[in-house]
Amino acid sequence: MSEADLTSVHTPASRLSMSGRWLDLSVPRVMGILNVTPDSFSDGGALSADNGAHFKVSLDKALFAAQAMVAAGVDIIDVGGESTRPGAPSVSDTEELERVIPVVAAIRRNFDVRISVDTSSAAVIAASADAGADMINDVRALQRPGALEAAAATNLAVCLMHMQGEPAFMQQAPHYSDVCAEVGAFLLARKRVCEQAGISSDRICLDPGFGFGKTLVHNYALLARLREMHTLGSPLLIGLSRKSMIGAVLGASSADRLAGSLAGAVLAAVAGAHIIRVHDVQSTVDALKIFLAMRNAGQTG
Ligand code: 8Y4
Repeated sequence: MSEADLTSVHTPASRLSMSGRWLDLSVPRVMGILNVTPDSFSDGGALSADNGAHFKVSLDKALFAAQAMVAAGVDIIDVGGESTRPGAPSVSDTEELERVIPVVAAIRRNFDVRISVDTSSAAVIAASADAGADMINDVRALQRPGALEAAAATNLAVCLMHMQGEPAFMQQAPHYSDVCAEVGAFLLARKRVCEQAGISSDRICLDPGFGFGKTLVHNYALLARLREMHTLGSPLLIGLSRKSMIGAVLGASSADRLAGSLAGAVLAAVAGAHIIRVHDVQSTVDALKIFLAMRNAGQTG
């Protein structure tokens, strides 16, 4: 069989330790996005903080969304309380805790699903572990004060993502001389720092951070060379869903990016991505079934 065979990709890392349990990564896993920012549950935070109804409505909506993802076959639910969009207001620890922790605890009580928390905050990392989360997804790769130590004190998995700059300014003038080399070097350096801090490598996954301080060309160069990132020796998590790298090619607004996002998910799977972070769980699960049917046939034929 030639090396160009789409199914012969070399993927050394094939499992991830999440709060003491292995997640088998011999098949690509789907991470569903659950935003718990006020704008994401369309009451817009209009009700005051002392009004219990606001909290309850949001919690019910979050659980409803989680239920739909579980029914669609999601493997991990990624709960996020801080928007990383350019121009989004920064969130205090207190506010992020109030948004995220009740949702994590409620998902833990109601569903048998892995829970990831999208956070950079040491306080949120510690509280998430106590509330039953399985993974910390940090777009700042545990570089905020105390975050590394907080994660090391748990047995949760961590996703270390690459970002150039900070969310407010990262898209102003992204620059690299070799985007793949520089992203890879950053991820390997952060992985080593985590290992030194006591986070064993079987808890670590890595993410090139599509759209985070990258031009359209940088993003597609990273996708084209994704298989090279297996040399970093960790599972790869990829987030392309509805991003501007899809919208820019299609000339489509966020609501019309599903087909492009599915194409991206399948291309990432072909390149050996282990975890794919998406908005549209059911469609992605279906698309990945086609990839798996092909891969399984290639192994027997
Ligand atoms: C519509 C709405 C379109 C939001 C795009 C977006 C990643 C991530 C994000 C990622 C990991 C996003 C938290 C950006 N992207 N975490 N988080 N990897 N690990 N934008 O690529 O989804 S937020």
